[in-house]
Amino acid sequence: MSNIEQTLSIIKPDAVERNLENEIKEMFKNDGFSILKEKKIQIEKSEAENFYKVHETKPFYNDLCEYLSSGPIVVMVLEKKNAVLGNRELMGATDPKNAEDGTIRKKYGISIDKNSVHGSDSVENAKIEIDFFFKD
Ligand code: IDP
Ligand code: MG
Repeated sequence: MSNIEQTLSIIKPDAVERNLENEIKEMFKNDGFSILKEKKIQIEKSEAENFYKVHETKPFYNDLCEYLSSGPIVVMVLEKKNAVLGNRELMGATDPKNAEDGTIRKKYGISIDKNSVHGSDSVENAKIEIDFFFKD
């Protein structure tokens, strides 16, 4: 029985800027994830708008897209059993104030907008998001 999944992870600008890339990757590896693909890039605001399209009606949409495109990010394809949920658990709550001990956002997140990492929220969206960044 195999429910090996892949999920998309992004180390966001606030964390790259603070040189937390290696620490965060270690947290993924220590939790059993394999990093299948990774690249450090900076995206255009228009690309961030496409990526976060589901949030386009939210009041924070413009700031969110400005922010994701404001500096280098590291995008990764992570794999393990139940990777999507496992990554959500390892990241912790969206607002670092509410994140559990031992999670990435508890450890490194600054605020709800500068919360250090992104992770896909479903297997279906993981496929879409992986294609978004890694389709050749
Ligand atoms: P998630 O990243 O935990 O999946 P989402 O609800 O999908 O959270 O929101 C996407 C991103 O938008 C969050 O990671 C956060 O950076 C930002 N965000 C979410 N809610 C708010 C808010 O109320 N104010 C400002 N930024 C927000
Ligand atoms: Mg989300």
